[in-house]
Amino acid sequence: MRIALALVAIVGLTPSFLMAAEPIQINYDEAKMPKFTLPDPLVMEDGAKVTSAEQWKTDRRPEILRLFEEQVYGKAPPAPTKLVFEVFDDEPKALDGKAIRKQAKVQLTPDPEGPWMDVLLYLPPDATGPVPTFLTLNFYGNHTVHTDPGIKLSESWMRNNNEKGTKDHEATEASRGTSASRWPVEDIVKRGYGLACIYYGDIDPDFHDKFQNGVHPYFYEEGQTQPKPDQWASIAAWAWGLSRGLDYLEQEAKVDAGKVIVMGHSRLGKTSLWAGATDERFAAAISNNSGCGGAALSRRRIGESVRRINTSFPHWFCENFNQYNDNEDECPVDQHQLVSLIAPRPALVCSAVDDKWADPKGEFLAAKHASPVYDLLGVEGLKTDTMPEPDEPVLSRLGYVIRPGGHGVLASDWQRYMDFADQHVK
Ligand code: GTR
Repeated sequence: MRIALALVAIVGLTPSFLMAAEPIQINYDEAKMPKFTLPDPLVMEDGAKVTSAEQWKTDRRPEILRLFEEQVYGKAPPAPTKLVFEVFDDEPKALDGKAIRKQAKVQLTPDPEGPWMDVLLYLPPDATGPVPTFLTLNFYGNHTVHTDPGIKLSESWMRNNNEKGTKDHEATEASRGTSASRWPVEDIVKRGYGLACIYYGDIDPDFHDKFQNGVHPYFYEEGQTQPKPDQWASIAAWAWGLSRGLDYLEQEAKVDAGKVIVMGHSRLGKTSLWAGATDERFAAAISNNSGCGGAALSRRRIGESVRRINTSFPHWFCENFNQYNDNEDECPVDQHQLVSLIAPRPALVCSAVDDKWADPKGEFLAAKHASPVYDLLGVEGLKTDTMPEPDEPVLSRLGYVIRPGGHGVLASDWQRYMDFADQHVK
């Protein structure tokens, strides 16, 4: 060792055993942002211009979708051929008569021993017909959405978190209602919407176990032990689970299955965009503070970067996405094209001023650069060229909202989502 150090002193090198892992640089300064050119959603990979709605639908949209599947999120398997579910709760007078509550166990594979998820559904009690419904994933179980004692306490694996009352990776009675501030259920049903909730951990627990738990193993080929480089990782699995949630909602007479809006926050906002992109049955998609790998443009490298997210969360994106660590320009797609895949359906991108990690301006620019696709399809795109001030929501069919405050979902955010849905979905 002493000889080695002496050598180092002579030649001025740092041997690897003395070197700490290289820290990942995080930049918030636009002046230090690398120069980049965004891939044009309306130019094919072979350089041909996309000039008609027909060409978008038959050629360019499938091309962009395939690129995101192969390079970013990974390709998910098709829907199971048979949907098996069991409604285990149907309470017409939940929340002191303010809502109907239903709960169903939905199998994720035809195998009765296989994985399943619980769907919690609140509906307006006085609706005269099927209602438009928000379909959402949550971080700590359906029982955290409201203090309603009728909600089944999840038995799935949970991250330990004192504030959420979880212990030894399980929910406890103390977990009930611990996320209720994010879910103004009474307000939602009062405005005539349904709210459907699923715990994302029912689909795939959110930690890296090389895809041994959750839904992935049920789709491996003979001898396969983990997804191939272009096959689904966790975000794609959660999005696939949302589609299974929609399969179930299609069977629910009180829900207008043609008006299901997929909404999600943060990693689940990345997921709601990907669900809206991959499943055109969703009538609209809303992302809240979705950031890197969601609505924020990767090429800006502001706040969370591709390298950082792939390092912290190696299970969220497919293996191929690692190629773009510090190498964003080589990726054939950027996140404005994810938003463009929702077109011509309504999409709302939501940011928060202090949520710099998610790069609010990058989220705005993704909406802006998706807008030409809406124009081409003959529907209203983003109604502004410049980033709006906080609390000046732009609720065009492709919309953008930034509000004061930090990373999270507020009851007041839901008023914006519903204002948007009133105009474009209801
Ligand atoms: C952060 C992650 C973000 C975002 C967030 C969340 O740690 O860096 O990309 O997804 O988690 O989901 O709460």
